[in-house]
Amino acid sequence: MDDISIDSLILKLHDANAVKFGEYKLKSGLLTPIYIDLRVLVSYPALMNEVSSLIYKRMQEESLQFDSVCGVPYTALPLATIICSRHELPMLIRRKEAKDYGTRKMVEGKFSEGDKCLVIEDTVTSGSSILETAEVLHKEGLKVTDAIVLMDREQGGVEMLASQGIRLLPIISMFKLLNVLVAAERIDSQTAQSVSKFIKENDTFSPKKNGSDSPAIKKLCVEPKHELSYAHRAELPNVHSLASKLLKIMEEKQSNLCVSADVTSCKELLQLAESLGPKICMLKTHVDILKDYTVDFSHKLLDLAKKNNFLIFEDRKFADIGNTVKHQYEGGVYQISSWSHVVNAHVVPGPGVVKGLGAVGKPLGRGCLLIAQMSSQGSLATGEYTKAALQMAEEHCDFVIGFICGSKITERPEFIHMTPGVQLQSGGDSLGQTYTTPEEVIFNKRSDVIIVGRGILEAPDRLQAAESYRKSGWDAYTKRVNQSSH
Ligand code: 5BU
Repeated sequence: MDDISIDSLILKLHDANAVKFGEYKLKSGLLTPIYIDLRVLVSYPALMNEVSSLIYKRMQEESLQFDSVCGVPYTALPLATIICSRHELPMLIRRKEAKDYGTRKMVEGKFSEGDKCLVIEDTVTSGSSILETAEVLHKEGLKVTDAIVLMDREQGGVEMLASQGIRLLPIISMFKLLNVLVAAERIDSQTAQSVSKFIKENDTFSPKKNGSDSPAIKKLCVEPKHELSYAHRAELPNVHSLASKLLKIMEEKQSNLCVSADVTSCKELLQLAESLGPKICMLKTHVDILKDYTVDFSHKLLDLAKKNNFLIFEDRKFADIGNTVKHQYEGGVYQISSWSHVVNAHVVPGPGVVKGLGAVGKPLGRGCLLIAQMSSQGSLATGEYTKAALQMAEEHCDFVIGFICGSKITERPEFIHMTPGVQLQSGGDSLGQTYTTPEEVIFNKRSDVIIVGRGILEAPDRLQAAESYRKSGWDAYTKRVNQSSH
């Protein structure tokens, strides 16, 4: 099968409807005039074999050295299986489900620390799917230095992966594909030209000015090679200015503690902000549980935030259509956007909720946290839902600064992970809340900020309790950073 012609394969892919022309929506939301969908391959066994042979041929031509092969799920998984079975190569399977609170294995198969794994993919646009798989493998101690892809859309994937230390070897380029289809009169030259233009204007790695609004463009960033300090992350070029401010506060005050000020009177809340202010990086509110809210209170709270150098986070959990949340954020009695630096939102309505909030918050320099996981027992925010929250954040990183989650859900260092359900003793309350310790949250689950309510509010000495949580969270963080730098 060594002399399989790429040209004939391209025509067969076109026959199988794996390459389509028209107007299609990409994962990023971008409309594309060409859609490559190699998922249909599984219905064409002869084509599956041809593609697998070509990938294997490329592996040999490049004399690639590796200990195992991993196909990016799902489309490349059967391709990797065919190659590995036919040539008796060890394979690994990456689980696609996001890891929740448990310790389920994310990579199946046998491997040792430091083993090299070759990644196989069917199509690459930005390279983010390969990077995501490489991240999972990396977390398990595997090295990824090479990846092979059948179709490269030539939109910056090679460059982006190179910047992360991964060499991408494409088999079919977009321009080869267009040339062959034009030569075979499958498409006219006008179609080919408009596709070429689209590809050139939508480079996801080094975006041109005219395409800079594309959501696909904003999502990439530099991957850390080890645990970065809060101070280092504050200086990253693509970090949101508010996230940068928070990270600087955390470093300066040696505090990754957010106090959840769940009290019902303005006076008590202001007292908390005054007394605990020096210990915290952020104060979280539920403004709608206050019995005596006034605009004057919001001014006083902002003054205390300035004086004690912390950010205000109204835990409003917006969850409606864009147009409604816009009004809820800006208007009504509370006018949340006028005083709260950070708000959060459920992702259940889809991206409209972020767009609506962003319309109000972005001009004010505000930031939003997406609820990717919840601390309550039986929460439905797990697995694919959590992944969807991550994707939404990546696509709106000019407003989304991070997540509410139980553990770190992405290695992208510009996103801040904040975890509620924290007490010095693990356990729970009678209404479904579950508690984890600061050490577990920051060191083992690798979150950034602990959110503590009753652990402090119900303590006999709130200031002393806040100091215990601050110290415990900070110690866990320094231990994490120091451990990774050794
Ligand atoms: P506690 O007293 O530490 O249990 O308070 C936790 C706070 O965090 C409380 O205000 C909740 O509304 C908030 N919270 C939470 O506990 N779990 C979640 O998943 C989210 C918010 Br989102």
